Amino acid sequence: MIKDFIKEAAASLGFDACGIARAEELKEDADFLNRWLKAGYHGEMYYMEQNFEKRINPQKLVPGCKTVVVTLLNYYIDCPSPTDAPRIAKYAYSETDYHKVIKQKLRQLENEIKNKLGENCFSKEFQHVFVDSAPILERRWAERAGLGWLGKNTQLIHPGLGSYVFIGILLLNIEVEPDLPISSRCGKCKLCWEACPTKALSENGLDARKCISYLTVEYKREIPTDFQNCLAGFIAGCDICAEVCPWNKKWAVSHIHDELKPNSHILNWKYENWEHLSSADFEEIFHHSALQRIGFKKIKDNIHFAKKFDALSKNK
Ligand code: B12
Ligand code: SF4
Ligand code: SF4
Repeated sequence: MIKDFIKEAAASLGFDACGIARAEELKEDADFLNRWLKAGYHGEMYYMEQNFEKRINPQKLVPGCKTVVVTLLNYYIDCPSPTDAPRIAKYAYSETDYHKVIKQKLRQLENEIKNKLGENCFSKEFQHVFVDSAPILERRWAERAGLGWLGKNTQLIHPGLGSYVFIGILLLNIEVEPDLPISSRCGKCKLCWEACPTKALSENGLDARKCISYLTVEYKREIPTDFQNCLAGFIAGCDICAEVCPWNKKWAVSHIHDELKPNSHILNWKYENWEHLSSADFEEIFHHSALQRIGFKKIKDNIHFAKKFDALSKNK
């Protein structure tokens, strides 16, 4: 079966899971996304307003596509944060930016599928390999492909791996039998909503303007005074709504991917190391990493607020 071949090829390339969904319009998600954008929850991520039709319909993104192949790569790493150090979310721990790692693996998967099933499986005109940056609702596709459910923290939770998984997408021009979605196991739990330090989560989804991940990674101007204290201790992303999730406590185990080897500076540096970091050192040490995307100046600003408000919150 084509489906088994794709899944076996994905596993042999090191992906932790792979699922298949039928490429079709996401009508309910269109309503949700519309409300989310109208409420301004995307903050200054103006790219989220663009390509609305493509975002809710992969056939508009890649005309002729029939199937969404979704891959997961575990990025969890079990290690305590050093004391007197800022917090960095686990997505950014690796020496090499995950976008590069996953894109390379997806291209290998594409080649294997082409070798077996022919060149016509993929669009020749349109980009069809995606990680993170394209207008496609990756978590919804992962859910549709039977790879987990969308938790109340809005993250995809895989039964067996938890939520510390990166999602990769390949759009195919041939029909492949889809997998069946699984139901949510959140039940009455709301631990993530309660633990979120900025109360960014609710039944309306995530208000990114309040999310530490948005403030530390995406927000490019000076952080407004009212929000500076949200950064207490954080300089790149936030994992709190994942850390408190009982399913991560049950399932998340350290990955074994050499390509995602953690950066030793991230594991060991304290505030003072980060404060003394020069632009040249930043370039040299983090050139290939996800921190490079945040940029030296933004990281420096984040360190300033993180340390100041970390100290204030500890002295309360
Ligand atoms: C913009 C973005 C962000 C923004 C906004 C996050 C958000 N929740 O939308 C910010 C910068 C805050 C962010 C943070 C993070 N992100 Co991000 N992000 C994205 C990006 C580029 C788009 C997400 C998006 O479309 N948001 C729009 C909203 C409306 O969509 P949504 O919340 O997914 O909701 C949809 C469905 O759930 C559905 N829906 C229908 N009914 C309902 C009802 C309810 C109540 C809800 C909640 C949803 C819902 O409708 C929505 C539209 O389809 C994706 C990559 C991609 N192209 O998909 C990565 C992505 C979602 N991010 C990822 C990661 C790893 C993170 C962080 C964990 C990083 C970190 N540690 O700091 C945090 C997690 C924060 C959180 N709780 O979500 C991973 C998620 C992996 C996973 N297991 O889920 C992705 C898929 C990237 C990747 N390729 O791996 N991210
Ligand atoms: S990433 Fe942090 S700030 Fe954002 S929703 Fe989760 S707990 Fe809240
Ligand atoms: S903490 Fe609870 S509500 Fe939140 S995602 Fe996990 S199981 Fe669902």
